[in-house]
Amino acid sequence: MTADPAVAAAIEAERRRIQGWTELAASENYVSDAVMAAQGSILTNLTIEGYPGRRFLGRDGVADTIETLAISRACALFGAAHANVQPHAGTQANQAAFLALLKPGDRVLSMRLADGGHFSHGHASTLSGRWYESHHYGVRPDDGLIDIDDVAEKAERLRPRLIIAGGSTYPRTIDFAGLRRIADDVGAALLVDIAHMAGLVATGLFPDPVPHADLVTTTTYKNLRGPRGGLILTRDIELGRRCEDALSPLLQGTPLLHVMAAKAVVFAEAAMPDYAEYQRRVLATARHLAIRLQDAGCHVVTGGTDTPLVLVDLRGTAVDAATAVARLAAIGIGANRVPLPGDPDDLSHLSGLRFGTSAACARGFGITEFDVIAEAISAQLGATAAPDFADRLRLQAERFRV
Ligand code: DSN
Repeated sequence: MTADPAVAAAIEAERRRIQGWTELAASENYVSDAVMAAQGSILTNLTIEGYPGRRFLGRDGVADTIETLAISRACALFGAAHANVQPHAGTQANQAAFLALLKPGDRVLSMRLADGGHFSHGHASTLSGRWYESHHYGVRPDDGLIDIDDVAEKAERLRPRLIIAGGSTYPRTIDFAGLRRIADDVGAALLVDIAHMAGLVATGLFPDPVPHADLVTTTTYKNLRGPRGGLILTRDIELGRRCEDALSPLLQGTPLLHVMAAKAVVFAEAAMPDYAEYQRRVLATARHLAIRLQDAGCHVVTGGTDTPLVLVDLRGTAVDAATAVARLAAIGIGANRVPLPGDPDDLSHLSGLRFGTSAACARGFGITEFDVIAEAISAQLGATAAPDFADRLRLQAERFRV
């Protein structure tokens, strides 16, 4: 790109950086060339508003073709009756769900952020926590698993209009049928956010929330391996319509047609056998990483994982989360610091490290590569000076071009 050398240089620097980088930040992934091409296509020039067949702005035609394709592929992939492919991000998908299901001031019961939830599920720092009356359930202190009795007790006592499951740092399967029963008992709706396991859900490797939830939301760029954006799914066509009105024009203006095209591409990719193999590897490597880190003396939260996420509790060790992230970055590993159960909800102290295997597996990493990664992580987190893994990790990553 000679037209803008400054931007071209920054993109090229990033392209070179990732070649030798081992990305374990769970929100990251590497999309296919087809997703990249759709997102970088001439569709970026089209301005539209509204939904297929009822546009306020822009012509019917290619926009309807693209959006309808994305919707039908999403419905087929997840077994939903209605899909909204317009949310710019997961937070907008969740905001639309709130607006479709609730009035301002209504009660919401969601998983506490530090226990695995998400900001957009009622955290005080977001609109979801300011416009609605937010309450939280948590995980059991002894095993770190969702305390379904706590959910039932709080639901009975608080009578929320909405119960939310899913989030950013809960690594285990979720009893969607049990949560549905609790929601039905108190007359609440159930929203499930599958941002960190959407690809596993699509391939049958994680329990399917669609039959149980009123609404399912997700980002499309994490474990799903698609473009940046969000998605809303439901079995209830009338509720899906309410989400459409809640999202646009209430929350968003013109949707991003080039991104919807890229979503259509990933929904088709996710139905292919090699994608299922990819997701099996994501899950197998996450479980392997958890075992290897635990064998090396790390405290793995819940003792393992059923998702791409592996959480390490640093309490009682010689390193804090910020130091740990910096030490790992120094040898070319990307990771997130996150709150863990018991940490304050204002994020003033974070005790955890979160790893995810979706991005590395998209490059082709498997168990062998994660053996090296686990050794490097446990050494870097140790109190004593570790051998220098930087070159080994860089050479390993460079074998798998992005
Ligand atoms: N919600 C953040 C995460 O889980 O990493 C970013 O999408």
